[in-house]
Amino acid sequence: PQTIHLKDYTPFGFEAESVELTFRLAPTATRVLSKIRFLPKEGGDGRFFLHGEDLTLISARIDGAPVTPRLVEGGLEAQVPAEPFIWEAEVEISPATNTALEGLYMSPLAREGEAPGPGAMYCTQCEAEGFRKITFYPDRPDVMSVFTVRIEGDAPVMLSNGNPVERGDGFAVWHDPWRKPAYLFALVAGDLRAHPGSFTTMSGKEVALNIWVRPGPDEDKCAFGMEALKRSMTWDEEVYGREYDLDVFNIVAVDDFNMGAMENKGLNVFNSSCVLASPETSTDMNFERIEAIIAHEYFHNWTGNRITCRDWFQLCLKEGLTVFRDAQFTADMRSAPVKRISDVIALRARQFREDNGPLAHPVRPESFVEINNFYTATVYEKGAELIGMLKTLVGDAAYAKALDLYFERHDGDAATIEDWLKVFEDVTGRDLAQFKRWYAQAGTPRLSVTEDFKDGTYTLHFKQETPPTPGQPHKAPFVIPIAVGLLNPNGDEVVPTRVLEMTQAEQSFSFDGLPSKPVPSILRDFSAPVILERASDNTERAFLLAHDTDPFNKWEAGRALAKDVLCRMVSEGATPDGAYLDAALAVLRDDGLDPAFRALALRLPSEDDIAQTLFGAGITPDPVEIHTARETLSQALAQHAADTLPRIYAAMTVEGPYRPEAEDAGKRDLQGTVLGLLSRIDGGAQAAAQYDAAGNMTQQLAALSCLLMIDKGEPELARFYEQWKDDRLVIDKWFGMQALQAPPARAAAVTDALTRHPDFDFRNPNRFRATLGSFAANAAGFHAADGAGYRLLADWLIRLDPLNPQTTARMTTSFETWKRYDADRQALIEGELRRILNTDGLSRDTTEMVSRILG
Ligand code: HT7
Ligand code: ZN
Repeated sequence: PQTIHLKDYTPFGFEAESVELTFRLAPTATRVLSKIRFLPKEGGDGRFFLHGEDLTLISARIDGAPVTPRLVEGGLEAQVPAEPFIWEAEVEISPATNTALEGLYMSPLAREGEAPGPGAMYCTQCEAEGFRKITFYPDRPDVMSVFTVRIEGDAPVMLSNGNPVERGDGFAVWHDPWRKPAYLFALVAGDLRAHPGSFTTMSGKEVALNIWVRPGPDEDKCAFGMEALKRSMTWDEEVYGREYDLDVFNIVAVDDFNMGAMENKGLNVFNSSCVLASPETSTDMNFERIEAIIAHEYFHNWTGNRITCRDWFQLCLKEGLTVFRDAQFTADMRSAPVKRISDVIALRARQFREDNGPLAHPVRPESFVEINNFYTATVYEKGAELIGMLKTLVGDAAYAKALDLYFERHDGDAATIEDWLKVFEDVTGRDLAQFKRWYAQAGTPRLSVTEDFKDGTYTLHFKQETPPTPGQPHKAPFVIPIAVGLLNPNGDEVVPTRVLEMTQAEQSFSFDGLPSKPVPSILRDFSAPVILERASDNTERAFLLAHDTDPFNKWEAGRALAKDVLCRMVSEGATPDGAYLDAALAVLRDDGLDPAFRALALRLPSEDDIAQTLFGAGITPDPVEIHTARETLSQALAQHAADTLPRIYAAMTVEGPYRPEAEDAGKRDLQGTVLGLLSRIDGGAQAAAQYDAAGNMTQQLAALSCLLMIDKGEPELARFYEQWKDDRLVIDKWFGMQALQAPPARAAAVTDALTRHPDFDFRNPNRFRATLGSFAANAAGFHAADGAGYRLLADWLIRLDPLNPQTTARMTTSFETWKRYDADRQALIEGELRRILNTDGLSRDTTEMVSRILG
């Protein structure tokens, strides 16, 4: 397969002035007619190449005259005039047999060889390169055009981008006045019901809002999403001054979807799991995630749609910035410290893991084979961290000015990271050349620190080092904003937060006039995505957990304490440490702390996190020993806190009807954590009672999870299935929790049995991820020494690949950490990876991923 390089970027030689599309919908024979006015551009090479995949060309015309274009690999070529001309083509496609969920497809997927069900809807997914499966087109983000779309068919609802123009018997016409790249095109048609709403923008424009779902129970699950959308629209006006720009904003819920949601202009398409919510069927976590994703997709209207990316190497330009914006939104809507801590947990679990393995790549990659493989934690989450660092370095006021300038200067553009950094340079006068390294160099910097104290001067000596990553053996130093505060030994803050700007490989910073040697609180609010290495002890960690005024570092101290204890239990056979147990109990009892914070502080590092830490310290992790140590420490904490648990459990009871707000959710979270500990000492009595009494999914699922954790809950699992068997999103949870929580020795067998359940449709990405993805996250089960877990996952990836390469390729990342483990496990994993790679007809997506993982 061909590798595409950033350095080879060349603009397309033609401008697409306007695009008219007509769809004649039919499940296996949809006709797409395109009429595009192209203008040759100065400096273009005159080569007229249009992308096209899986299309049957019926006819083509230039300026009305029939032509026979040359069909070539990935598209077609034609001789065209040197003057503006009209290109017309008619193609045929088959949405009903499109299981890759890219281009135009139908959901729910029809059973093989059968026609789609009467409730099936047509829908599209075009990012990144799906439009070329709809018609021949210059399918690249720097070709932007004004689209008019006519849909012909018998569906009661037919939607596309922009504003509705005309609706008649068997047709609908939509016009989008905003120039956009083809990846933002969307079409939806089917029997759908609207949950309506409206919004008045800051300039007084009325916008009609709709969330479209299939008729039936989903209709009652749209209210939360609608309110979240309105909150997002208000927030973007108030915080970024960004107003919505069409008469309508439509969201559609779709059951078969490769990712979370898609920001198509004026017509967002959502995985139904990311928009539908009700207290009975959704957990607090679901509500929070739905709110964040709705915000994220809405915010793309400016950061992504009005200003898009010149090419796919610039993906972080829209994704990093939009993740940063949605995190700001969640911080404003809920608790900022809790959001920050949760984000850092996720960053370390996904992005650090990626950055420290064979898939490491820069936030702006320099080459790819399949762009779908670069929708990664590095591009998204590390991309967002870079925006956060930039804001810290320039300050809030300059950040706001730079963003205003960005919107003003680049509205309507397909922009680059250079354009982005230039607005900051122009606003601040700073040279950001060194900062730009963050976009170009992969890997997580190690920031080590030592200190000394003499005559009232306290000095921190920092050293940064970034390990080699694929294709990048040597790294130049980064500019690292290090937020530091100093505490007196009595716990008072003697130096409030100050941002140190490290630019060299080694650099020292001093603080004068201190009465005694302080305790440092370094990297407050996680001011840079680095691994901080500092010799410390558990007394100091417990001190910071008790006294640090920075909520992130307060939590971090507790996390470091737990990690140290767990790592010593695994590597030295140590017993649960009393200092940790006392500190954890103090947090549990501290009613002055936010319950959500207490829940986070009591959560032990994940098994994968411990494995990553041990590996970083030169120790080969044993997944089963890690699991045992974690269980042992949890058990010890449960016993240590036994007298306190019932009081906290009772105190966290939320009275009144369910509300998804952060305050109530935090209480339920802490109550769930306490229930987990209680279950270890009461044999699950309280959990069983909670299961029976639960009036919402958060408490029902928490109780069931506690029972499974202690290897009980069989009857509840059966009852759960009976109660929810008609709700596919809840049944995803049922599949997921069994695969995730199965005892390590039985996990592969349990998962294998789940894949034989009549409700297991492996072609549905949600169900596949819920089952096989959760199994791979059951670290000790997946890494069982006999290799059964590796075999099971590989079997399913091989089976899914011909139908859905995108989801298959993403799920190969379960193997990305293989080099951490012992020689036997490595050999088993390598065997499975080679088996996948040697499969006949393996997709380009999966071939690229497995080859990179193998290294
Ligand atoms: N911009 C979107 C990314 C995306 C995607 C979404 C759904 C299915 C396939 C997809 N490929 C790429 C989603 C986002 O980041 O907002
Ligand atoms: Zn996005």
